[in-house]
Amino acid sequence: MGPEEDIRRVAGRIRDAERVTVISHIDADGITSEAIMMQAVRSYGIPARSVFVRQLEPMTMKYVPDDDSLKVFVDLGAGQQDLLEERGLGEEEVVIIDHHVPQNTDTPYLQANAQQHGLGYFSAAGMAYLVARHMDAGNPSLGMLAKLAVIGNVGDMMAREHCGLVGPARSIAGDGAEFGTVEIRGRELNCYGISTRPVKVCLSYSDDPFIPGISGNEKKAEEFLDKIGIRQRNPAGTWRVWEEYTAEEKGIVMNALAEQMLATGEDPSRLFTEQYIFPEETFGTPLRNASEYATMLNACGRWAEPRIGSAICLGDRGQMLRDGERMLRHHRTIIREMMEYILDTGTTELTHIQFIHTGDRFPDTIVGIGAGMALSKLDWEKPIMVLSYLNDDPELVKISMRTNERMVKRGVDLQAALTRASEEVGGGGGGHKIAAGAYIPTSAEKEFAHRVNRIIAGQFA
Ligand SMILES: [Mn+2]
Repeated sequence: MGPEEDIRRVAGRIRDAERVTVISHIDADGITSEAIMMQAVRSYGIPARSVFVRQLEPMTMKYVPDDDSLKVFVDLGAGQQDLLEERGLGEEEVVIIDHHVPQNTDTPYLQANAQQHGLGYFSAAGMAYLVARHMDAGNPSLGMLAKLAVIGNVGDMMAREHCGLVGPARSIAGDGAEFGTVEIRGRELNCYGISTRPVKVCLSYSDDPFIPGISGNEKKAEEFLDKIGIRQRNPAGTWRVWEEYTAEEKGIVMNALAEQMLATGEDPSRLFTEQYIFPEETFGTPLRNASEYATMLNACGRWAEPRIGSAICLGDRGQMLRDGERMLRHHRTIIREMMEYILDTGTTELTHIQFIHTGDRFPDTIVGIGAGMALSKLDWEKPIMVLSYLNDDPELVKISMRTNERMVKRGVDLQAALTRASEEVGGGGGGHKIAAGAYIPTSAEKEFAHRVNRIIAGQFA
C-alpha cells in the first residue's frame, strides 16, 4: 500500500483540529517542513504555533506544550514515540510526519512516514508537502510549498546519490516547475555554489566527483578555466558564477572536465547533475538554488535561529533575510577558521585514519563540516576524526568523522565503525558511510582513535 491513505488520514486530522502545535527539527529539512505545515495549517484558518528542537529527547520534551492543541511532529517523532507515550500523549492528540525509522510502541500514533512505505530519497519536507496538498489542493501557496519541499529534500542529501531527485521528491519538483517556482535544469555541473561562488572555487571544492588535478586546488582550477578559454571575470572585475555561464561555455567546461577525468581513468558520469533553480529569487544570491538555500537554513538552525530560516521560507525578504545572510557569513567564517586551525595544527596520523582534538574551540554543531572541508586539503585516503568538547556536558566528547566517495568504494563505512567503537566504550553513534558522529564518555577519549583505526583497517580486509 502506498502512503496515500496515511496522508489522507493525517491531513484529515489536522483539518479537524481546533489548534495546532508544530514540533520540528532545526536543520534545513526540519525548517522547511515547519514552514510548509505552518503555512498549510494557518491558510486553512487554524491557529498554530511551532516549536523547534535540536533533537527530540527527554531533555527537550519540555518544549512540547502541555495543552489541548494537536501536536504535529515533523522530521522527528517517529523514532521517539516512547517519549510521546511517557509524556502521556494520547493517540488522538498526535500526528507524525517523518522519514525516520519508526519505533514500535503500544500507542498506534498516526503517521505519514516515508520509511514505512519504502520511499527512499524522500525527506520530511516532501511528506509535509503531500499532506499540505491533500489538506487543500487549491491552496494558492502550493507553488511556494513545492519549492520548500525541494529545498528540504536537497538539504537532506536526497539528490546526492542519483545526481538528482528521484521518485516522489522529483514529482514535487515537477509540481514546482508547473507552478513556475522551480526550474529543473538537467546535465548541470555537479558542484556546490553555482549561484554565488566563482567557478574555480566550486571546482576546487568538488569531492564527489573527485576531479584529478583540480579538486582541492583553486589555483589549478583557475588555470584550467583559463586554458580552455573561459572568461572568469565580469568587465567590472567580479568573478562570474556558473549560473551566468552561457550554454556554450558550460558545454566547453563540462567536456574538458570529462576529458580530464577520462584521461586519468576516472568515471566522469558524476560530473553531471540536475540542479533546482528558483527563478523568482534574486540572481547571484544563495536563495537562487536549492542547495545554497538549504545551507542558509542550516546556518540559521546551527546557530540557534531556526525562526529566521522559517521566516525566509515564508517569504520575508527584509530584516529576516538580512539576518539570515549574517548567519550564513558567520557560519562560513567559523567553519573556515576551524578548517585553518586543523590545517595549521596538523592531524595525528595513524595507519588508516587521522585525528585531531579541537577541545572547546569550536561549537560541536559545525565540527563535522569543518572536518570535511579540511579533509579535502589533507591525505584523502585517511578518514578524519575530530574530537571536541560540548559546551553543556563535561562528561561527553563529540566525535565527528568524514571520508569521501573514493574511500567508501574501497570499503570504508564510518557509520559501522563509529557505532561499534562507541558502543564498546559505553557511548552511541550513527550516521552514514561517508560521514558519521558519536558521543563517548570523556574517560574513553584517549584510546578512541586507535580503536576506530583498528576497525577501519579491518574494513579493507
Ligand atoms: Mn529530515
